[in-house]
Amino acid sequence: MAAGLTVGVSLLSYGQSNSRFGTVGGYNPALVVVAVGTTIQFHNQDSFDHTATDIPGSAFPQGNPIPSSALVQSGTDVAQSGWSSGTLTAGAYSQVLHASTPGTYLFGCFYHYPTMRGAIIVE
Ligand SMILES: [Cu+2]
Repeated sequence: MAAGLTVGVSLLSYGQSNSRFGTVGGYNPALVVVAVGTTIQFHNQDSFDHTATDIPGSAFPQGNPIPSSALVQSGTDVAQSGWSSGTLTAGAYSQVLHASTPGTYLFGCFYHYPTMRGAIIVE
């Protein structure tokens, strides 16, 4: 397996910070910077449910843009539109997501957007 990064998922542990995309939080790191070829996995560190789900576009919408289809796991690459961890129960890990294509990919939690959101930058 290629070098991988685990992103912690916790509404309780990881507070808000400012970024050039606006406020991010609930993930650690919330601004994920990786090289092409890296893999990313999300790990729920809370005792309740979260998701990490692709948000299309280059800016965070005000209202929650994440559809209920996000509750089912889909996608194997962050460049795939609509990828989602599905519901991550307490302690669960997401599928392994590949970072194959340079770009910026916004993501958030179905349950806790806009408090929980972040960005993956693949360079
Ligand atoms: Cu959440």
